[in-house]
Amino acid sequence: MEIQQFRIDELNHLQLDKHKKRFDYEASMVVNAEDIIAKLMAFQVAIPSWALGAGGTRFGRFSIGGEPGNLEEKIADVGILHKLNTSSGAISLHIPWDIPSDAQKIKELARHHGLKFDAMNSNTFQDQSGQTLSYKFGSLQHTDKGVRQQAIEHNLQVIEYGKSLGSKSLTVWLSDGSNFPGQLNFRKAFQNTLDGLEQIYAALPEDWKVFVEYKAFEPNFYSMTVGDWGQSLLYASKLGTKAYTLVDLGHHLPNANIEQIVSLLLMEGKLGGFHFNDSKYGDDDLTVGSIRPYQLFLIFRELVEGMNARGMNHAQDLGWMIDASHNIKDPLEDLLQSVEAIMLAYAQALMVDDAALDAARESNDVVLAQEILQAAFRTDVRAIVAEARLRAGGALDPLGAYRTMQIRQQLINERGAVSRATGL
Ligand code: LRH
Ligand code: MN
Repeated sequence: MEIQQFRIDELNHLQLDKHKKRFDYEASMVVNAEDIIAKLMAFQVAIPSWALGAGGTRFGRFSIGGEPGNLEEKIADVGILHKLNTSSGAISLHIPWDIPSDAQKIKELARHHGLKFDAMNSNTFQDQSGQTLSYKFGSLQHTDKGVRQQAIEHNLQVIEYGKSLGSKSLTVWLSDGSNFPGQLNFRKAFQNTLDGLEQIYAALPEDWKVFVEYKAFEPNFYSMTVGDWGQSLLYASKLGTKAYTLVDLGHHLPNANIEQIVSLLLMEGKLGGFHFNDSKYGDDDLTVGSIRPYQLFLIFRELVEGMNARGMNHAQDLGWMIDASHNIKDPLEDLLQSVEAIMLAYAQALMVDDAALDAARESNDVVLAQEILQAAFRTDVRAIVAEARLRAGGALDPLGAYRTMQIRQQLINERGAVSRATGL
Protein backbone atom coordinates (compact mmCIF):
# COMPACT_ATOMS: atom_id res chain seq x y z
CA MET A 1 0.00 0.00 0.00
CA GLU A 2 1.21 3.55 -0.69
CA ILE A 3 -0.03 6.76 0.94
CA GLN A 4 -1.49 9.28 -1.49
CA GLN A 5 -0.30 12.89 -1.01
CA PHE A 6 -3.87 14.22 -1.09
CA ARG A 7 -4.72 12.14 2.01
CA ILE A 8 -1.90 13.85 3.90
CA ASP A 9 -2.95 17.28 2.63
CA GLU A 10 -6.55 16.61 3.71
CA LEU A 11 -5.51 15.73 7.26
CA ASN A 12 -3.06 18.64 7.46
CA HIS A 13 -5.80 21.01 6.36
CA LEU A 14 -7.90 20.00 9.38
CA GLN A 15 -4.98 20.76 11.74
CA LEU A 16 -3.55 23.85 10.00
CA ASP A 17 -5.10 26.64 12.12
CA LYS A 18 -4.08 25.10 15.43
CA HIS A 19 -0.62 24.39 14.01
CA LYS A 20 -0.13 27.93 12.72
CA LYS A 21 -0.99 29.38 16.17
CA ARG A 22 1.47 27.08 17.90
CA PHE A 23 4.16 27.61 15.26
CA ASP A 24 3.87 31.39 15.30
CA TYR A 25 4.30 31.33 19.08
CA GLU A 26 7.25 28.90 19.09
CA ALA A 27 8.97 30.76 16.26
CA SER A 28 8.56 34.03 18.18
CA MET A 29 10.42 32.48 21.13
CA VAL A 30 13.41 31.24 19.03
CA VAL A 31 15.93 33.59 17.35
CA ASN A 32 16.96 31.16 14.56
CA ALA A 33 13.69 29.36 13.73
CA GLU A 34 14.22 29.47 9.94
CA ASP A 35 17.79 28.13 10.24
CA ILE A 36 16.52 25.32 12.47
CA ILE A 37 13.74 24.46 9.99
CA ALA A 38 16.21 24.36 7.09
CA LYS A 39 18.48 22.00 9.04
CA LEU A 40 15.56 19.78 10.08
CA MET A 41 14.38 19.48 6.46
CA ALA A 42 17.88 18.36 5.37
CA PHE A 43 18.25 15.87 8.24
CA GLN A 44 17.45 12.26 7.27
CA VAL A 45 17.47 9.28 9.66
CA ALA A 46 18.10 5.79 8.25
CA ILE A 47 15.61 3.09 9.24
CA PRO A 48 16.97 -0.39 10.09
CA SER A 49 15.56 -3.08 7.80
CA TRP A 50 15.65 -5.49 10.73
CA ALA A 51 13.25 -3.49 12.87
CA LEU A 52 10.13 -3.52 10.66
CA GLY A 53 8.68 -6.66 12.21
CA ALA A 54 7.86 -7.63 15.75
CA GLY A 55 11.17 -8.36 17.44
CA GLY A 56 11.10 -10.50 20.52
CA THR A 57 13.24 -11.75 23.30
CA ARG A 58 14.37 -15.26 24.23
CA PHE A 59 11.24 -15.39 26.34
CA GLY A 60 8.82 -14.78 23.55
CA ARG A 61 7.75 -13.00 20.36
CA PHE A 62 4.30 -11.52 19.71
CA SER A 63 3.53 -10.94 16.02
CA ILE A 64 1.63 -7.83 14.96
CA GLY A 65 0.31 -8.89 11.52
CA GLY A 66 1.05 -7.32 8.15
CA GLU A 67 4.81 -7.65 8.66
CA PRO A 68 7.01 -7.20 5.56
CA GLY A 69 7.85 -10.68 4.24
CA ASN A 70 10.65 -9.62 1.88
CA LEU A 71 13.01 -6.75 0.99
CA GLU A 72 10.51 -5.15 -1.38
CA GLU A 73 7.88 -4.93 1.38
CA LYS A 74 10.49 -3.61 3.85
CA ILE A 75 11.34 -0.81 1.41
CA ALA A 76 7.62 -0.08 1.01
CA ASP A 77 7.25 0.17 4.80
CA VAL A 78 10.13 2.64 5.08
CA GLY A 79 8.46 4.46 2.18
CA ILE A 80 5.32 4.80 4.35
CA LEU A 81 7.38 6.29 7.22
CA HIS A 82 9.16 8.70 4.86
CA LYS A 83 5.90 9.79 3.24
CA LEU A 84 4.47 10.64 6.65
CA ASN A 85 7.47 12.35 8.30
CA THR A 86 9.75 13.25 5.32
CA SER A 87 12.78 12.48 7.60
CA SER A 88 13.24 8.73 7.01
CA GLY A 89 14.86 8.95 3.59
CA ALA A 90 17.20 5.97 3.92
CA ILE A 91 17.19 2.27 4.81
CA SER A 92 20.07 0.33 6.36
CA LEU A 93 20.22 -3.30 5.20
CA HIS A 94 21.47 -6.35 7.08
CA ILE A 95 23.04 -9.24 5.17
CA PRO A 96 22.02 -12.06 4.74
CA TRP A 97 18.55 -11.04 6.04
CA ASP A 98 18.11 -8.59 3.11
CA ILE A 99 20.06 -9.97 0.12
CA PRO A 100 18.80 -8.01 -2.93
CA SER A 101 17.52 -10.54 -5.50
CA ASP A 102 17.74 -7.98 -8.33
CA ALA A 103 19.83 -4.98 -7.25
CA GLN A 104 18.65 -2.75 -10.12
CA LYS A 105 14.96 -3.51 -9.36
CA ILE A 106 15.50 -2.90 -5.64
CA LYS A 107 17.33 0.37 -6.36
CA GLU A 108 14.43 1.49 -8.60
CA LEU A 109 11.88 0.63 -5.93
CA ALA A 110 13.83 2.56 -3.29
CA ARG A 111 14.13 5.58 -5.60
CA HIS A 112 10.35 5.39 -6.17
CA HIS A 113 9.88 5.79 -2.40
CA GLY A 114 12.51 8.56 -2.18
CA LEU A 115 14.92 6.30 -0.28
CA LYS A 116 18.71 5.87 -0.32
CA PHE A 117 20.70 2.91 1.03
CA ASP A 118 22.62 3.85 4.17
CA ALA A 119 25.27 1.65 5.84
CA MET A 120 25.26 -2.06 5.03
CA ASN A 121 25.50 -4.39 8.04
CA SER A 122 27.40 -7.68 7.99
CA ASN A 123 26.40 -10.61 10.19
CA THR A 124 28.99 -12.94 11.64
CA PHE A 125 27.05 -13.34 14.88
CA GLN A 126 24.81 -16.18 13.57
CA ASP A 127 25.54 -19.41 11.70
CA GLN A 128 23.57 -19.46 8.47
CA SER A 129 22.18 -22.79 7.18
CA GLY A 130 24.76 -24.50 5.00
CA GLN A 131 27.57 -22.42 6.49
CA THR A 132 30.85 -24.40 6.60
CA LEU A 133 32.46 -23.15 9.79
CA SER A 134 30.71 -21.95 12.98
CA TYR A 135 30.99 -18.56 14.64
CA LYS A 136 30.29 -20.13 18.05
CA PHE A 137 33.66 -18.96 19.34
CA GLY A 138 33.72 -15.76 17.35
CA SER A 139 34.45 -14.65 13.83
CA LEU A 140 37.38 -12.27 13.11
CA GLN A 141 38.92 -13.06 16.54
CA HIS A 142 38.63 -16.82 16.05
CA THR A 143 41.65 -19.03 16.79
CA ASP A 144 40.95 -20.92 13.51
CA LYS A 145 42.23 -19.07 10.40
CA GLY A 146 39.49 -20.75 8.32
CA VAL A 147 36.73 -19.20 10.40
CA ARG A 148 38.41 -15.77 10.24
CA GLN A 149 38.73 -16.06 6.45
CA GLN A 150 35.05 -17.04 6.16
CA ALA A 151 34.06 -13.93 8.12
CA ILE A 152 36.31 -11.69 6.00
CA GLU A 153 34.81 -13.07 2.79
CA HIS A 154 31.29 -12.46 4.12
CA ASN A 155 32.13 -8.81 4.73
CA LEU A 156 33.62 -8.49 1.24
CA GLN A 157 30.37 -9.95 -0.13
CA VAL A 158 28.37 -7.39 1.87
CA ILE A 159 30.45 -4.59 0.33
CA GLU A 160 29.62 -5.97 -3.15
CA TYR A 161 25.87 -5.92 -2.37
CA GLY A 162 26.27 -2.37 -1.06
CA LYS A 163 28.08 -1.22 -4.19
CA SER A 164 25.25 -2.64 -6.35
CA LEU A 165 22.72 -0.57 -4.34
CA GLY A 166 24.67 2.69 -4.06
CA SER A 167 25.47 2.39 -0.33
CA LYS A 168 28.67 4.13 0.80
CA SER A 169 29.46 2.47 4.11
CA LEU A 170 29.76 -0.82 6.00
CA THR A 171 28.96 -1.29 9.68
CA VAL A 172 30.88 -4.12 11.33
CA TRP A 173 29.43 -5.18 14.67
CA LEU A 174 31.19 -8.24 16.09
CA SER A 175 29.54 -10.35 18.79
CA ASP A 176 33.06 -11.77 19.38
CA GLY A 177 34.35 -12.05 22.94
CA SER A 178 34.35 -14.51 25.83
CA ASN A 179 32.06 -15.70 28.59
CA PHE A 180 34.59 -16.87 31.13
CA PRO A 181 37.96 -15.70 32.52
CA GLY A 182 40.75 -17.71 30.92
CA GLN A 183 38.73 -18.48 27.76
CA LEU A 184 40.42 -15.87 25.54
CA ASN A 185 43.87 -14.37 24.88
CA PHE A 186 42.73 -10.75 24.65
CA ARG A 187 45.84 -9.62 22.72
CA LYS A 188 45.59 -12.37 20.12
CA ALA A 189 41.83 -11.79 19.77
CA PHE A 190 42.50 -8.08 19.16
CA GLN A 191 45.30 -8.77 16.65
CA ASN A 192 43.26 -11.38 14.74
CA THR A 193 40.34 -8.97 14.62
CA LEU A 194 42.54 -6.08 13.47
CA ASP A 195 44.07 -8.31 10.79
CA GLY A 196 40.59 -9.23 9.55
CA LEU A 197 39.39 -5.63 9.60
CA GLU A 198 42.51 -4.60 7.65
CA GLN A 199 41.60 -7.06 4.88
CA ILE A 200 38.01 -5.74 4.86
CA TYR A 201 39.32 -2.13 4.89
CA ALA A 202 41.56 -2.91 1.91
CA ALA A 203 38.48 -3.96 -0.10
CA LEU A 204 36.57 -0.71 0.57
CA PRO A 205 35.94 1.47 -2.50
CA GLU A 206 37.72 4.86 -2.32
CA ASP A 207 34.59 6.79 -1.28
CA TRP A 208 33.38 4.30 1.33
CA LYS A 209 33.58 4.33 5.14
CA VAL A 210 33.70 1.43 7.60
CA PHE A 211 32.03 1.86 10.99
CA VAL A 212 33.40 -0.23 13.87
CA GLU A 213 30.49 -0.67 16.29
CA TYR A 214 31.43 -1.38 19.92
CA LYS A 215 29.32 -3.07 22.62
CA ALA A 216 30.03 -3.62 26.33
CA PHE A 217 28.31 -7.02 26.67
CA GLU A 218 25.86 -9.52 24.99
CA PRO A 219 25.99 -12.06 23.60
CA ASN A 220 29.29 -12.49 25.43
CA PHE A 221 29.19 -11.66 29.10
CA TYR A 222 32.85 -11.60 30.27
CA SER A 223 34.60 -9.70 27.45
CA MET A 224 33.71 -8.27 24.07
CA THR A 225 36.54 -7.92 21.53
CA VAL A 226 35.20 -4.49 20.49
CA GLY A 227 33.93 -3.64 23.97
CA ASP A 228 33.99 0.13 24.28
CA TRP A 229 34.71 3.40 22.49
CA GLY A 230 38.41 3.19 23.33
CA GLN A 231 38.82 -0.19 21.70
CA SER A 232 36.76 0.88 18.67
CA LEU A 233 38.87 4.05 18.36
CA LEU A 234 42.05 1.92 18.57
CA TYR A 235 40.87 -0.24 15.65
CA ALA A 236 39.66 2.74 13.61
CA SER A 237 42.90 4.66 14.18
CA LYS A 238 45.07 1.68 13.20
CA LEU A 239 42.92 0.96 10.09
CA GLY A 240 43.06 4.38 8.44
CA THR A 241 41.12 7.46 7.36
CA LYS A 242 38.10 5.55 6.04
CA ALA A 243 37.52 3.85 9.43
CA TYR A 244 35.34 5.34 12.15
CA THR A 245 33.65 4.37 15.38
CA LEU A 246 29.87 3.83 15.59
CA VAL A 247 28.01 4.74 18.78
CA ASP A 248 24.97 2.56 19.55
CA LEU A 249 23.33 4.27 22.54
CA GLY A 250 22.45 0.90 24.11
CA HIS A 251 25.97 -0.50 24.01
CA HIS A 252 27.42 1.17 27.10
CA LEU A 253 27.98 0.15 30.69
CA PRO A 254 25.45 1.65 33.14
CA ASN A 255 25.76 5.45 33.63
CA ALA A 256 28.39 5.88 30.93
CA ASN A 257 28.67 9.56 29.90
CA ILE A 258 27.83 9.04 26.22
CA GLU A 259 27.73 12.76 25.40
CA GLN A 260 31.37 13.09 26.57
CA ILE A 261 32.35 10.07 24.43
CA VAL A 262 30.63 11.72 21.44
CA SER A 263 32.45 15.00 22.06
CA LEU A 264 35.89 13.34 22.14
CA LEU A 265 35.30 11.05 19.14
CA LEU A 266 34.15 14.09 17.14
CA MET A 267 37.24 16.02 18.33
CA GLU A 268 39.40 13.18 16.94
CA GLY A 269 37.46 13.14 13.66
CA LYS A 270 36.69 9.47 14.31
CA LEU A 271 32.96 9.57 15.00
CA GLY A 272 31.27 7.83 12.05
CA GLY A 273 27.67 7.55 13.11
CA PHE A 274 24.95 6.44 15.45
CA HIS A 275 22.51 3.70 16.20
CA PHE A 276 19.84 5.62 18.06
CA ASN A 277 17.60 3.86 20.58
CA ASP A 278 17.05 4.08 24.33
CA SER A 279 17.55 1.80 27.30
CA LYS A 280 17.27 1.64 31.10
CA TYR A 281 19.41 -1.40 31.75
CA GLY A 282 21.18 -3.18 28.81
CA ASP A 283 20.88 -3.16 25.02
CA ASP A 284 17.11 -2.79 25.42
CA ASP A 285 16.64 -1.25 21.93
CA LEU A 286 13.67 0.83 23.13
CA THR A 287 12.08 3.86 21.44
CA VAL A 288 14.51 6.76 21.09
CA GLY A 289 14.02 9.33 23.86
CA SER A 290 11.55 7.13 25.73
CA ILE A 291 13.72 6.57 28.83
CA ARG A 292 16.41 9.30 28.86
CA PRO A 293 15.30 12.24 26.66
CA TYR A 294 17.66 14.66 28.47
CA GLN A 295 20.66 12.42 27.59
CA LEU A 296 19.54 12.44 23.95
CA PHE A 297 19.39 16.27 24.06
CA LEU A 298 22.86 16.45 25.66
CA ILE A 299 24.25 14.12 22.98
CA PHE A 300 22.83 16.37 20.25
CA ARG A 301 24.33 19.36 22.04
CA GLU A 302 27.78 17.81 21.77
CA LEU A 303 27.07 16.83 18.14
CA VAL A 304 26.02 20.35 17.11
CA GLU A 305 28.88 22.00 19.01
CA GLY A 306 31.47 19.47 17.80
CA MET A 307 30.31 19.41 14.16
CA ASN A 308 30.24 23.23 14.04
CA ALA A 309 33.74 23.31 15.52
CA ARG A 310 34.91 21.10 12.61
CA GLY A 311 32.79 22.86 9.98
CA MET A 312 30.94 19.61 9.30
CA ASN A 313 27.68 19.30 7.33
CA HIS A 314 25.18 18.10 9.92
CA ALA A 315 23.04 16.09 7.50
CA GLN A 316 25.79 14.55 5.36
CA ASP A 317 28.92 13.99 7.43
CA LEU A 318 27.72 11.45 9.99
CA GLY A 319 25.65 8.25 9.72
CA TRP A 320 22.29 8.85 11.38
CA MET A 321 20.59 5.48 11.92
CA ILE A 322 18.08 3.95 14.28
CA ASP A 323 18.70 0.49 15.72
CA ALA A 324 15.69 -0.73 17.64
CA SER A 325 13.66 -3.84 18.24
CA HIS A 326 9.95 -3.82 18.90
CA ASN A 327 8.45 -6.39 21.29
CA ILE A 328 5.04 -4.90 22.11
CA LYS A 329 4.53 -1.90 19.80
CA ASP A 330 3.64 -1.61 16.11
CA PRO A 331 7.15 -1.18 14.62
CA LEU A 332 6.06 1.61 12.29
CA GLU A 333 4.46 3.59 15.14
CA ASP A 334 7.60 3.05 17.24
CA LEU A 335 9.86 4.23 14.42
CA LEU A 336 7.68 7.33 13.86
CA GLN A 337 8.07 8.11 17.57
CA SER A 338 11.84 7.52 17.42
CA VAL A 339 12.38 9.82 14.42
CA GLU A 340 10.25 12.49 16.13
CA ALA A 341 12.35 12.25 19.32
CA ILE A 342 15.55 12.65 17.27
CA MET A 343 14.21 15.71 15.41
CA LEU A 344 13.02 17.33 18.68
CA ALA A 345 16.42 16.80 20.38
CA TYR A 346 18.24 18.15 17.31
CA ALA A 347 15.97 21.23 17.14
CA GLN A 348 16.42 21.99 20.84
CA ALA A 349 20.19 21.54 20.54
CA LEU A 350 20.25 24.01 17.62
CA MET A 351 18.44 26.71 19.57
CA VAL A 352 20.99 26.94 22.39
CA ASP A 353 22.76 30.33 22.49
CA ASP A 354 26.34 29.03 22.00
CA ALA A 355 28.00 32.36 22.74
CA ALA A 356 26.14 32.83 26.02
CA LEU A 357 26.91 29.24 27.03
CA ASP A 358 30.62 29.66 26.26
CA ALA A 359 30.72 32.91 28.25
CA ALA A 360 29.08 31.25 31.25
CA ARG A 361 31.55 28.37 31.03
CA GLU A 362 34.59 30.64 30.68
CA SER A 363 33.49 32.51 33.81
CA ASN A 364 32.63 29.25 35.62
CA ASP A 365 29.09 30.47 36.14
CA VAL A 366 27.88 26.91 36.56
CA VAL A 367 24.30 27.89 37.35
CA LEU A 368 23.96 30.09 34.26
CA ALA A 369 25.52 27.42 32.01
CA GLN A 370 23.02 24.86 33.32
CA GLU A 371 20.10 27.28 32.96
CA ILE A 372 21.01 28.07 29.33
CA LEU A 373 21.06 24.36 28.45
CA GLN A 374 17.93 23.44 30.38
CA ALA A 375 16.02 26.39 28.96
CA ALA A 376 16.43 24.83 25.51
CA PHE A 377 15.48 21.36 26.75
CA ARG A 378 12.39 22.83 28.42
CA THR A 379 11.30 24.65 25.26
CA ASP A 380 8.49 23.12 23.22
CA VAL A 381 9.68 22.85 19.60
CA ARG A 382 7.08 20.37 18.38
CA ALA A 383 5.39 22.94 16.08
CA ILE A 384 8.76 23.96 14.61
CA VAL A 385 9.50 20.29 13.83
CA ALA A 386 5.97 19.90 12.42
CA GLU A 387 6.43 23.02 10.27
CA ALA A 388 9.57 21.50 8.73
CA ARG A 389 7.53 18.42 7.83
CA LEU A 390 4.66 20.50 6.45
CA ARG A 391 7.02 22.43 4.16
CA ALA A 392 8.47 19.11 2.95
CA GLY A 393 5.00 17.74 2.14
CA GLY A 394 4.73 15.51 5.20
CA ALA A 395 2.02 15.06 7.81
CA LEU A 396 1.71 17.58 10.62
CA ASP A 397 0.95 14.58 12.89
CA PRO A 398 2.53 11.44 11.34
CA LEU A 399 1.39 9.07 14.08
CA GLY A 400 -2.16 10.48 14.01
CA ALA A 401 -2.24 10.17 10.21
CA TYR A 402 -0.90 6.57 10.40
CA ARG A 403 -3.76 5.65 12.75
CA THR A 404 -6.47 7.65 10.96
CA MET A 405 -5.52 5.95 7.68
CA GLN A 406 -5.48 2.55 9.49
CA ILE A 407 -2.20 1.69 7.78
CA ARG A 408 -1.57 -1.40 9.94
CA GLN A 409 -5.00 -2.86 9.13
CA GLN A 410 -4.37 -2.19 5.41
CA LEU A 411 -1.01 -4.01 5.67
CA ILE A 412 -2.70 -6.94 7.45
CA ASN A 413 -5.35 -7.07 4.69
CA GLU A 414 -2.56 -7.12 2.10
CA ARG A 415 -0.03 -9.42 3.79
CA GLY A 416 -2.07 -11.42 6.27
CA ALA A 417 -1.93 -11.62 10.05
CA VAL A 418 0.97 -14.07 10.29
CA SER A 419 3.54 -12.70 7.83
CA ARG A 420 6.95 -12.52 9.56
CA ALA A 421 9.82 -10.17 8.80
CA THR A 422 13.44 -11.35 8.81
CA GLY A 423 15.57 -9.61 11.42
CA LEU A 424 15.76 -9.44 15.17
C1 LRH B 1 24.07 -5.40 18.05
C2 LRH B 1 23.42 -4.43 17.09
C3 LRH B 1 24.12 -4.28 15.77
C4 LRH B 1 23.25 -4.97 14.76
C5 LRH B 1 22.30 -5.72 15.57
C6 LRH B 1 21.02 -5.94 14.87
O1 LRH B 1 23.46 -5.34 19.30
O2 LRH B 1 23.23 -3.21 17.72
O3 LRH B 1 24.13 -2.96 15.35
O4 LRH B 1 23.90 -5.66 13.83
O5 LRH B 1 22.14 -4.97 16.74
MN1 MN C 1 23.48 -1.35 16.72
